[in-house]
Amino acid sequence: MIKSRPNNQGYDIIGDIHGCTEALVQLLERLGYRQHNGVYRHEQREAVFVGDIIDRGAQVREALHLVKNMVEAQAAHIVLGNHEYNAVRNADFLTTVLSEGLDSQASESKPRLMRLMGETLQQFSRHQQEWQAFVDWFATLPLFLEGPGFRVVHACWDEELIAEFKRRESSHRIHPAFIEASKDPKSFAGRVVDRLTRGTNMPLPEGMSLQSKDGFVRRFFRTKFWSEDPQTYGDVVFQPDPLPYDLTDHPIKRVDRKTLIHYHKDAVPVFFGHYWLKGRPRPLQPNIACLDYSAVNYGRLTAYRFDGEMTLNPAKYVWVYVDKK
Ligand SMILES: [Mn+2]
Repeated sequence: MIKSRPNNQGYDIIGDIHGCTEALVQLLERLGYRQHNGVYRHEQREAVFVGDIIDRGAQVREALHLVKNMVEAQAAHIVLGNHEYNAVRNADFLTTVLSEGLDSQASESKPRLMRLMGETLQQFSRHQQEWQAFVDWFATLPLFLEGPGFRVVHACWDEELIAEFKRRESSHRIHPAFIEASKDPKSFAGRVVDRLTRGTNMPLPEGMSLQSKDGFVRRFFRTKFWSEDPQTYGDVVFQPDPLPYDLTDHPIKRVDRKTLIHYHKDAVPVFFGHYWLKGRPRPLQPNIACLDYSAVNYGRLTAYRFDGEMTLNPAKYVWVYVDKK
């Protein structure tokens, strides 16, 4: 549960930053946050970051300092993103790569991770102790947050898994034993971290694959966690890349339908990032808001100003454009 400051009058939930620090500063100023003693804060409001502060962008270090300073000053809250989880999970490997060099032999054993984290590692190549301190911080972040009348998670609110997590754990935070257990994808820790930070997906029919915009080949497509009684792939698909092979009308197999989850329309609003949306920010459902509008891909860094409403209001989105330099 988020512990609000006594004078709190609302929350500003902010989408994936991915090193877009200039846009973040502009957005915070537009939201009324001001720097005091080097920390951005608002007299009556608190920021909530949906995770994915790192990777891809040009100012990852600066973004991390800004966000961590806000969180430590109780001016903001944050949940773990899949990129921060990657950093924690591969902490030892990344430490080796940083000390031996980005083009060392060590780096060649995990090409996918190196591609994903190359920008971040480059920027920390002369700041290894700083990197270590940030990774130690990632290893303490909550997987999800519950505020007064709202919820925040990086990619997917799975009621059942979250209830089970709460039964097993004494807080919403991850910790060393949990991280170690999560390395087995079949373990409870592995399943909950994958589901909450990466969402649900569905396999493409046998033998089919798609190439996503970031160049990775996938045999799965990302799905909504709020679709009601979906019949076709088109009803559940939720990703920037279109379905290949005219699969939009392809019926969902019964076995796949059973894996889908449904966020109830009467539940409190849930905010998340992760999905690389495009266009003008708006609620996906009256209680569902994705705030990732592809800032690092020259889209919009987006926030929602939440004041306790049960039905989200399209007029309460605030964004800044990220321009090509
Ligand atoms: Mn992201």
